[in-house]
Amino acid sequence: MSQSQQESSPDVSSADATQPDAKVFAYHNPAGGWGALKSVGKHLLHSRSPALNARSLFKLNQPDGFDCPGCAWGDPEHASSFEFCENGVKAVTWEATAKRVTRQFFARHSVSELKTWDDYRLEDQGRLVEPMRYNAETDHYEPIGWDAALDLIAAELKALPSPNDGIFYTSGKACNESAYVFQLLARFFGTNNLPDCSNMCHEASGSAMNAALGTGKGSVLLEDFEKAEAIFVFGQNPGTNHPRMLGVLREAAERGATIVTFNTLKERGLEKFADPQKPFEMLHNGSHRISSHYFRPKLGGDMAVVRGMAKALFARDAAGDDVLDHDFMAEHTAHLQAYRTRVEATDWATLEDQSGLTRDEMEQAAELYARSNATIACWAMGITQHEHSVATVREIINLLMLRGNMGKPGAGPSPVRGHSNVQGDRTMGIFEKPSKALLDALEARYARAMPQEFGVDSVAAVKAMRDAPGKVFIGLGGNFTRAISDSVVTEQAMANCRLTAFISTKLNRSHLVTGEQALILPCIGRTEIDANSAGKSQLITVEDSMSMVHGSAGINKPADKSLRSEIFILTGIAERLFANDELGNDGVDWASLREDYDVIREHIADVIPGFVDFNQRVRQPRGFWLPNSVASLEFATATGKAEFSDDALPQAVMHQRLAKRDGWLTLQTMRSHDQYNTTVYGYNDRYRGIEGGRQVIFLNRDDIARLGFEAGQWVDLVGESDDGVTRRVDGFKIVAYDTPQGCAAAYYPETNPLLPLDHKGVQSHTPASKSIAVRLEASTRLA
Ligand SMILES: Nc1nc2c(c(=O)[nH]1)N[C@H]1C(S)=C(S)[C@@H](COP(=O)(O)OP(=O)(O)OC[C@H]3O[C@@H](n4cnc5c(=O)[nH]c(N)nc54)[C@H](O)[C@@H]3O)O[C@H]1N2
Ligand SMILES: Nc1nc2c(c(=O)[nH]1)N[C@H]1C(S)=C(S)[C@@H](COP(=O)(O)OP(=O)(O)OC[C@H]3O[C@@H](n4cnc5c(=O)[nH]c(N)nc54)[C@H](O)[C@@H]3O)O[C@H]1N2
Ligand SMILES: [Mo]
Repeated sequence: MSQSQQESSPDVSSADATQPDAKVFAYHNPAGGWGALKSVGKHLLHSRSPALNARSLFKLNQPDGFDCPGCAWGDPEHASSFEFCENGVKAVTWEATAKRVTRQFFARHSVSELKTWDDYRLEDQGRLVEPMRYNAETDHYEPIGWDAALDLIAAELKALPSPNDGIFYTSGKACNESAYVFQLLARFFGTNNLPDCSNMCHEASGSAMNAALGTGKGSVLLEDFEKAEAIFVFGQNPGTNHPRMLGVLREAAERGATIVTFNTLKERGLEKFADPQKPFEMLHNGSHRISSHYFRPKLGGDMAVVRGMAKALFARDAAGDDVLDHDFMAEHTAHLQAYRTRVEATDWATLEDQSGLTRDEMEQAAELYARSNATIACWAMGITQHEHSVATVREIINLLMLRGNMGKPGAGPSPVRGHSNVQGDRTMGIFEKPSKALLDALEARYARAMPQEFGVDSVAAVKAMRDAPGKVFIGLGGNFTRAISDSVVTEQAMANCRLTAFISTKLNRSHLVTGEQALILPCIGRTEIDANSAGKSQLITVEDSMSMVHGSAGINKPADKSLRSEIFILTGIAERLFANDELGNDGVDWASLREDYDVIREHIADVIPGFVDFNQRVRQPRGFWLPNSVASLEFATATGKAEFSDDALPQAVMHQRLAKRDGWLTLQTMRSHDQYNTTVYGYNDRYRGIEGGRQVIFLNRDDIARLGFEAGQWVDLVGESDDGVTRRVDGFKIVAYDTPQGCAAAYYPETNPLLPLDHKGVQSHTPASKSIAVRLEASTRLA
């Protein structure tokens, strides 16, 4: 990066300097409980339409209602009278707010001014209502009609020298129908540039499972949690991020299943939970223990932990103990010996050093595993957002195979997804590296050549925009600029575009980092009625983390009559691009897709495996299950079997590398209880005892003293600058917390400026946002 570019850096961290000061308190209650109910009430009121929203909640995850936009956790077979959690309430009330971002708002506030606002304040302005176009001369967004906006996008796309100068980003909230149309649009246009939020999320799970098992998806169903004897939870904070999972874990714990947690932080939700859906428990202030065992590895230490468990099992097997399922492995797996040799050659000192756990603890975990005849392994971002995440997920799969924990009830891998339809979007073909089978199916269906060259993932998209100005970036939902790493570099890259266009429900920072031209295209949300031109409301569909595909129909009136559906916007662009193009449009009647989503589903049924009779099957009460080859012990791998990996442990993970550098710590960037990714609902993180602010850094007590600081003191976080880019964020309050030495934690996205673009996963290319090198400097910020 050149000097001049650095000097013109937008000051990303200054946006956060307006954030209020956090109070720190000790949280002694269980997760859930009255605190969760109180928060529900608060968020209903804040939406300014509490009665309407209370009504909406009873339609959440019901057969005749809409899918919760909160997370990808599955729905039970027999829906209870209400099937929502605090997380879902926040997601619904945030969307169904009475507040509006009008043209007068944009006239009052310049883009430069809005850039100084933090993420909370931006989204809290309410729903976007009409299409807006950036005017660089006045530095304000101004109204533009739908036709003019879509004409502009089509014209800019057509003017690109190559289709690969178009970038089509998807956030995992997009429904199956939007996702399918979006990938069709990009591929008809001629590119596989389809980066998505999965690139920053569970990409490692998909890569690892595809290689090991021939499918990128988990095989566990919700019913399996009722049958598991043990559930191992790696690097996940369900109390905040998948609250409905806590109810399931709690029931499992109650019936005697062993729940074993591996988490770098002590997370309240994994210790104790009071279920707000259980009146007796609520009235008696009861609660239930969740984890029977809680291990705290160092950041990035899980591969070593699991290998240590395998080492313990192999040793016991060698001594004649019946701890391995040799029949299962002989029949269904390949390459066991190579793995065994690798594990046996790894010494305990190396495993202890890398994992941060003792040999004793790893042997104890192995014993818990050996005692269970049906084990589920769950994992999330604490596993997938490291450099060696693919190898770590494979190690978890290895562990499951050692005891035949696949293809039977109550057992198997369960990567717990984030966004409510992130898994479905991939099923629909949102992927920069499409399979040959998908491209062939598209070519056969549309008699049109599909681009064969792989496209850019999220990190590569930033590099492409940084290195070659003049791209067109279209965002189907999300907040790409804020979600991806290296915020300063990313913002410069986005500003290089000839056009940025975001299809969005709420105002966010991505709208403010404008290309030469910029558009905001406001759309109907999941909670709202999506009606066609004849007034008939449309059904959309999603796929949850357990591969259940079901319908969803909003019940609220759209926030404004000017809003359009995502499909309206996407088909509008497609019509303008492909009607009468030299490829002849190949008979796609885009208007018919828009008028009736059943038609889109017919296209999907023709192209995507597993969707035969899609329209009929999705109208069954619970939808339908996409068969999973792992569940039936069929493995589409080279050997036709489930394959052990024998990856070497990384030479040194971040905390080991930093142990040699005085004053440096490994920082994980995670979610507070009051946020949904870059959407900040408020400044509290109840279970971690934080109130009224987000600029905090959680540190081990001994580290605080060793580094010469005190709890409550303000510090600036300084990242690596080997490549000449200054990486720092200022004004974070020190909070003493139960986490291993050398490990620190702070919230994303405020800390994304610290994460170098190139610090990413091997193979997955996922930003390694759970292991960032930082050091602390005393801050000038005053309390
Ligand atoms: N309320 C709410 N719900 C959400 C979201 C949200 O932002 N808010 N986001 C959604 C999305 S997109 C996703 S992907 C999921 C994310 O769900 P999570 O993966 O639970 O999200 P994070 O907050 O990143 O939490 C990571 C957890 O892993 C632990 N951890 C970090 N590094 C390590 C490690 O190296 N080893 C181990 N063993 N543990 C580690 C952290 O301490 C933390 O508990 O949630 C989804 N649901
Ligand atoms: N440092 C760090 N970075 C991370 C992570 C981390 O743990 N640490 N996590 C990563 C992960 S797991 C993920 S998934 C990504 C998330 O990245 P994204 O999915 O890109 O981000 P979100 O914050 O979920 O997007 C919020 C925006 O989506 C828009 N939106 C909401 N609902 C709708 C809708 O129904 N339709 C449309 N069109 N738009 C809508 C709103 O305008 C809102 O502002 O962030 C990643 N970034
Ligand atoms: Mo995610």
